[in-house]
Amino acid sequence: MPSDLTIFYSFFQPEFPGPPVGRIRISSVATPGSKEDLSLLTVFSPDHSLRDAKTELSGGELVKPYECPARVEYVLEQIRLVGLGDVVPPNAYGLDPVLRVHDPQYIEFLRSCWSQWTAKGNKGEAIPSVLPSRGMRQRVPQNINGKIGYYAMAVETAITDGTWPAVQASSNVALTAQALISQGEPAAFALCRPPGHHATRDQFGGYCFVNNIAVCAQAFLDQGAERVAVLDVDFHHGNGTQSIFYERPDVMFLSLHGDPLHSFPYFLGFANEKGAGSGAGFNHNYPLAPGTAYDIWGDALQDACRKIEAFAPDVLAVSLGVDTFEGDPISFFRLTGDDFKRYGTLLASLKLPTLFVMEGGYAVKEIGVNTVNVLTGFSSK
Ligand code: SS9
Ligand code: ZN
Repeated sequence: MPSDLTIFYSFFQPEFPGPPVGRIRISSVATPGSKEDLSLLTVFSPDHSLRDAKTELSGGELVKPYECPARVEYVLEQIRLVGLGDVVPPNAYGLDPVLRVHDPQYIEFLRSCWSQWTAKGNKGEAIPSVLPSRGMRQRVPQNINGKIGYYAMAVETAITDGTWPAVQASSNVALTAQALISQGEPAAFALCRPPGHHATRDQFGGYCFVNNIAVCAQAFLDQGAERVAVLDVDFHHGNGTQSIFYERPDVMFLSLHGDPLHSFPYFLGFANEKGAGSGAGFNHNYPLAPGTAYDIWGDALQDACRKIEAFAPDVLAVSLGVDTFEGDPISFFRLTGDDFKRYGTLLASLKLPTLFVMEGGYAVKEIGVNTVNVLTGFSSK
């Protein structure tokens, strides 16, 4: 069944790792949403539960983190309930693909932070208290209490025992879904936890450590794709992803999010951030006002889709956060359960190989239905 997608797949080199253990399925190329392929593969690792922080700094209190293990368990439950498709475990890819977009010293910091923190006699979970703010020197301290500030973009996110192995599992989940697409799956869902889109080349925060979608976008390019579009529909601006690709024309980044005048991450995500250098014109932000519902949000998505079509990418990668939901406890959009299905269908109309990567969503009881609504809207047009 020759199609333009076949041409894309032929760009990929033959030497990258095989499909997940226990499941061999190199499908013929099917158009997303076509009748022949209603099933969408999910990649999932139970190792996400190793990330189980007890504290998040919120409103001056240490509260139970919004980004908690139950989130992805609810999504998994809903995937099984609706019969979305098979759920497969990740392969281990090591650190090489992660180091394509992250600073090696930062990754070494993530790996060793907890042991350095406890070795200093700190009693609580690892959170920074000093950051290299305006007017100060940008250099890496030797003391862990300084180092953690250097590598932080926000201070709500505690590093704990178990965080690093969960972060590794999360990026392996993303890379396994990425590999499935490069091998011919029309779409795949990486049920990642912890999320990634706030993580920059060398900073963690906003519940993120390794930028899973940036790692995947770079992997597509490294395997022969010429252009990748990253569409971020999480409520929050994907500052990490934007910053990683800001000066590059091979990755177009588009983000719909709460206006940073009113919402985290506050200091990036404005409409006049268009990209720089050879990346000028390849970054598109849609900051939206408090109370935004699907009438406005859907129009912004339509506009983003037109830009994606004009860019003509080989592949679409979606940072899928469902904290745009009307019931989300930390966000201010008003999307309903049905709206998630509607925009899933809209994304399928782009007819691109599509990688979905889980980001935020903190209305835990509804996160499964909302997330899976996007995926069923996408696969059963
Ligand atoms: C809650 C503030 C939350 C961080 C939000 C990170 C969302 C990641 N008191 N700030 S998708
Ligand atoms: Zn978010």
